[in-house]
Amino acid sequence: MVLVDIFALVTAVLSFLAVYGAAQRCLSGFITATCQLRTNPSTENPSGPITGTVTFSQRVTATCRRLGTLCMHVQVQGLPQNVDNHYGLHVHESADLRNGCESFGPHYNPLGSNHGGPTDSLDMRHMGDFGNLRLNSRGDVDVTLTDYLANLSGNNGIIRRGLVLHAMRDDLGLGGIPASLTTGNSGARLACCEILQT
Ligand SMILES: [Cu+2]
Ligand SMILES: [Zn+2]
Repeated sequence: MVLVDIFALVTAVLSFLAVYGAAQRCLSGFITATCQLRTNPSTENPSGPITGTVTFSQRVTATCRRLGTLCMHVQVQGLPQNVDNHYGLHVHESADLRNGCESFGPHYNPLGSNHGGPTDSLDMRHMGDFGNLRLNSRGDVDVTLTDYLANLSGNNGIIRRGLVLHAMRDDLGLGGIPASLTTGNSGARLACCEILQT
């Protein structure tokens, strides 16, 4: 009898872990995209190659109507340290690499808002204002982010647009200078990539 109870308990724990693990990886039933971050080709003196992968997923209906929050798994290696090891991350208007990351244009802003942070309401942030990445103890980034506003598909979707990782902390619109309201004053474009559906 005790053995049966232990078996039931182990089964329950394992099935919880399976469901929880699947949610963390954002797998089945989702539309997915990827972005392969590379050092900005127009950086004059790069400290070393920056590489990274951002995998996006979002649950959608058959008609591509949004159901779930956007989930992003972000892994980046080779970032140079900065004053507080925070790095702004945003979706920009295009993924035009003709002039490196510089030709990606301004933040993607179909709603005509000021720049803000990921928890701000849609009239107080841009579509792809994802806030800051932070270095972990190994000097890398490996984090899962969620976003309530940006969509992969449908109107104002972010697929085929550019993702930019910046040299400095994004002030999330709170810096009190004009650049705060357009870019979060997050400095140079360190690395970028095109968001491609997978
Ligand atoms: Cu940006
Ligand atoms: Zn912005």
